[in-house]
Amino acid sequence: MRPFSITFSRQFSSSRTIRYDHILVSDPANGVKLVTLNRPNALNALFTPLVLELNDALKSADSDTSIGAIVLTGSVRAFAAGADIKEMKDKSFADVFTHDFIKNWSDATLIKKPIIAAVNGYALGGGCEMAMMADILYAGENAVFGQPEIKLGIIPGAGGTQRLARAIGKAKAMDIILTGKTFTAHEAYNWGLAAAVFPPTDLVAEAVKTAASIASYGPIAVHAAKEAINYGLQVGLDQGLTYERRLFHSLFATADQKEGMAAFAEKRAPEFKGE
Ligand code: DAK
Repeated sequence: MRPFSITFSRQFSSSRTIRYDHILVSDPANGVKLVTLNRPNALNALFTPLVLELNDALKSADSDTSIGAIVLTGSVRAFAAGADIKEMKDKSFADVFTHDFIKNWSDATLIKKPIIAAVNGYALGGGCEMAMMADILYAGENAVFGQPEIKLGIIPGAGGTQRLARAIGKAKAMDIILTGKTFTAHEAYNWGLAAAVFPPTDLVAEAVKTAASIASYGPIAVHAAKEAINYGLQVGLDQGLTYERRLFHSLFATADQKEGMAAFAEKRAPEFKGE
């Protein structure tokens, strides 16, 4: 099979909304980019064209200095029901190995700005993995999480065995992944995977509110905080603490640190500039 190539059809449906073919991108609040998976007929099943568009949108938000945080969501029925089984079903080992099938699947983890996944409905397989790549996961009360790959003769391939086990522990991750059973929004919250649960109709607004709050802070400090947490989760405690302390020290070289502390002392709101 030929490697996939795509020409993005960005149609400007309004001054603030760029329309791709399989995602919607908008600016719902100051400093916030909202990316909505939009493949309703397939419950937002993730296939190559959609993943390429998603990566394009995330990377352009990451390099846009007016954006401080990103919200990633789907529809009320489905965040994403997994990788597109119909796209995958006839692939051979040679196909997926040689062309590194869905090589860029995990590009969301390369984004420096915080990503909040706002999950309503199904987040299964690659959809659950995509949600777990985000920095904060908010769930709608109707969310249905799961890694059902075992039922298809495969295993999770985009971090499911690793991130789910780190988030909820070995026992529950084994139970979920080896049986393919689903779990609810409240289970995700009680197990530490979701940071909060909201009524489905409030979910995206709540995620945007949180994103706007993050975007109001100094972007260098926000980036450093995200990096410190993610780095610390991959190394031992001593190494993580040293890394945190070095990042903390380095923030005293920023104008935002001077501004943040001066504003506190002068009892006024800070004006962070990302410098
Ligand atoms: N792929 C393709 N189409 C899908 C789909 C999927 N994952 N999920 C749903 N659809 C399509 C259905 O085929 C149906 O299309 P039509 O028949 O109308 O054309 C439409 O969406 C509506 O779905 P249903 O009619 O099935 O709706 P229901 O409400 O009855 O059921 C459901 C909803 C979510 C329970 C059901 O659709 C379902 O079980 N879907 C499959 C869920 C699943 O098994 N997901 C895991 C897929 S495997 C990789 C990394 C990761 C992955 C792969 C590679 N690399 C880094 C190499 C990930 C793998 C996976 O995610």
